[in-house]
Amino acid sequence: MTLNLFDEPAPAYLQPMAIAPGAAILRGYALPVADALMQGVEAVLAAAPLRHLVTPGGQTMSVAMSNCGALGWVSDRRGYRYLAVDPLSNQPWPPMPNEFLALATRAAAEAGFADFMPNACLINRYEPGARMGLHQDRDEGGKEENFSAPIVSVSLGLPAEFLFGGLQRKDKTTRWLLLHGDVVVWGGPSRLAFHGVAPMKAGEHAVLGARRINLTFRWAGLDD
Ligand code: MD6
Ligand code: FE
Repeated sequence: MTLNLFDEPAPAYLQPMAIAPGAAILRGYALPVADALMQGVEAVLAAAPLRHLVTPGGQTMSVAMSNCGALGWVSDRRGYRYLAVDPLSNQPWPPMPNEFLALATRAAAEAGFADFMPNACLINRYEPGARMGLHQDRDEGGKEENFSAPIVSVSLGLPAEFLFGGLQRKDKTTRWLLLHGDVVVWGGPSRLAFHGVAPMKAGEHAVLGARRINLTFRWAGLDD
């Protein structure tokens, strides 16, 4: 028998860990490309700076956001939606760096979602104290209400406590600590699950300093 490292199944601690039907954490999956991802993040942010969006209710979000890819998620007094153009510059969002796309597609496949082709990547920057209330990601469906694509979420920098609930806001949540390099993939029966991020604790990450960067990859349809 020929020993080939690459034919070996991944060790148990590297297997996707199911947190709900259709949802899994891939611990450390993005670590080998974390530096390349951060270079991509800095390049995108140079062209499309982080900004604190306002919710339709008029609250300024504590998380700062930007986007890359064909479509970008935005919020303002008029509502939540995907736009092809950055409203700050009136230019298209920066393209998705190749290593973003490659990682997202590979992670999705690892979690059981073949052929994931994201056209939107939301970049979230958390500083200590920033949080994200429980929400569903449901602006991607477009007028077809198509939620067949999963979401792939990459955590970089400071640890975050991630809350994962059910299909109704009142459903009980579980808590998961997400560390630098962790990837969460969810879709199928969990695609519209409520989730959020607890207020970030103070800290210094060796590479990113006092911040957490989260990349969420989506396939978004258009409303018209
Ligand atoms: C965050 N993430 O982890 C916030 N949404 O910073 C999300 O809201 C999210 O991580 C959908 C799927 C994965 C996520
Ligand atoms: Fe979300």
